[in-house]
Amino acid sequence: MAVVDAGAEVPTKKLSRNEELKIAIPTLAGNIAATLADASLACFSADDEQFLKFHGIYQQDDRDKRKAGKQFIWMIRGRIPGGVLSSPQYLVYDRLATEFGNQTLRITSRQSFQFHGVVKQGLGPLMKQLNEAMMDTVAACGDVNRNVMSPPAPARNAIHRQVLEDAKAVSLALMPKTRAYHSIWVEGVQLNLEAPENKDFVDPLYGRQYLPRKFKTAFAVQPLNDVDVLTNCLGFIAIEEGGKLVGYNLSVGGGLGRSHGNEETYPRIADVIGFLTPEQLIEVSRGVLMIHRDFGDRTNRKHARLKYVLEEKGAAWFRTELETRLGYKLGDAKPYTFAKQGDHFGWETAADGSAFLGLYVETGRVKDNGTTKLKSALKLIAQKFAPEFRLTPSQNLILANIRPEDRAAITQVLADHGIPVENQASAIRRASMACPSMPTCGLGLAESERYLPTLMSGIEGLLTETGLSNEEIIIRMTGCPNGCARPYMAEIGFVGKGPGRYQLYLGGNEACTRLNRLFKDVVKEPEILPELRTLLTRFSKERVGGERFGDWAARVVWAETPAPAAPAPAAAN
Ligand code: SRM
Ligand code: SF4
Repeated sequence: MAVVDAGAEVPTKKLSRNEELKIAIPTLAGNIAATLADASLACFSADDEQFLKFHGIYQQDDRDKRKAGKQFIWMIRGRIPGGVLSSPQYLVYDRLATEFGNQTLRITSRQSFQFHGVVKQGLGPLMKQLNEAMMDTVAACGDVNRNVMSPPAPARNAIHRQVLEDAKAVSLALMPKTRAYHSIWVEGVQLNLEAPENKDFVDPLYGRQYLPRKFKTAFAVQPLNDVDVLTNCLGFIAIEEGGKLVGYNLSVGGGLGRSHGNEETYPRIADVIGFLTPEQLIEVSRGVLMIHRDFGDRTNRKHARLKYVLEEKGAAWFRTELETRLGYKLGDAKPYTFAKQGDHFGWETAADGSAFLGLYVETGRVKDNGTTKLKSALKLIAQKFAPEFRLTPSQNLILANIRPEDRAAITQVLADHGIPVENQASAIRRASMACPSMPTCGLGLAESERYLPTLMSGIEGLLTETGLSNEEIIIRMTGCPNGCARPYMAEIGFVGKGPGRYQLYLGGNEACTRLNRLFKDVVKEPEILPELRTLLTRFSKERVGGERFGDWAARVVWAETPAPAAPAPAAAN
């Protein structure tokens, strides 16, 4: 049965600039191909910058070099549903990063790879070659459904396999249909914007204006919440009965982005509103997306995410609206539990007897660095042993489908490149994440990826000092409040406020199902370790039994700190 395409709410205020752009050029082609071909142009126009995002590309500049004038570089993000790549596909990523990027690959917090530092002449060849290898970057960014997440660990059973297939199917079903992507990057031609089929183009799902804002989808398999499912606009929590996947609980309206000084923006945990069968998956995905399309705020991009529709209209309204569009009722949500988040590290055996290896990748950056040569090691392993590459939502990597007899040789290749498979890093470091921030992210206010590793060394020292060695505490850092490394779910979250200054958040839980709370609005870099020393010392004395840091903070520190203001009922423009 088709989802009924009910009409949209008509905005009464002026549309945002991005909305006008999408209406003007609904194929999203902009003037990209012409600018690409014109060597005299150093960068794309501000309007094309917005269109490029729908093609998975961000125009950036190297912020370390700004004093000498803006040097434009581009970031390209893959569409890799569930983060799964074959070895030949990985080798294409490796080669393209070496030939056209900054020699690194960045595993993202949504199971994708990003190329950084691509120069303008490299953009065309990189995109063409990636597509020729049957991979793409369609909708990796922009006001559309983004990379769909799925549990990264290899199949524990048939359920994991089916969930990955379902994630891929949803990713495909929610892809925009414009020809512009293929025309620009594969055929190398500018679309004729005046041709009726382009001028009047209307995407069958997204319409002419696409979504008001980005849209994110994830699948989770209990008891592991390794995808942070409740931070997504659309979430599917697998429900298993008698060893079979009977369906999914549906979660809607999660999201983390906020802005400093704008209390009307806030992180939000999704509502679990019902249950659906696997057969209903695509219809329900399309239905939820259409509600965002039709009810999201197109006048204010700071207020345009689906989470604000949920917050303001309520979960009951949302369910009714969805059921009306579907033409049937959802089941009631089934009981579910998440015990933890996080990844597997070291060697393990999958259900089918094959071996898999979880590798910690510091801040997700695959590179050769001094004596630690992860990029070279992975290339060799891909060439010789052809494992499956699985990118995790915590920016780590799993090499899977390995013949048990290859384990020792792979361990040796890694050792030869300075990478241990046992004791890869302390428990606290393995549970940490940082967003890229400087020097590539134009929105970064403080360092993140380049600072967290040093800070973690200091924190490891504090753990030893306070008798907490081997303690796992989930620490996440971002260079600004947008929340790309999901800091608002961490037991300790750092959010950049300005150069060398961070907000400090405390109280997330092990399963990443609870938002943390602001503890200090500004902590300067030199104050971070003293501040944490006080907290960790108290924690080591006051914890009850095996209580985790985040639970102690929520129990004790929250009680001592004034409760945060409730989210505003409606955001102003
Ligand atoms: Fe993000 C914007 C990096 C996951 C919320 N994000 C950006 C940009 C593109 C900056 C920009 O707009 O110019 C960053 C590029 C930096 C660079 O140099 O690479 C960026 N986001 C990332 C990645 C690479 C961070 C990472 O550490 O891995 C992640 C890419 C995921 C992917 O493969 O698709 C990434 N971003 C997230 C997440 C986490 C998630 O989705 O699970 C969030 C919070 C969840 C959410 O969406 O609510 C997130 N990114 C944002 C926002 C805030 C959106 C909002 O609702 O306010 C922005 C800013 C924006 O959209 O205007 C943003
Ligand atoms: Fe950039 Fe902010 Fe995202 Fe970090 S959190 S990558 S600084 S947008």
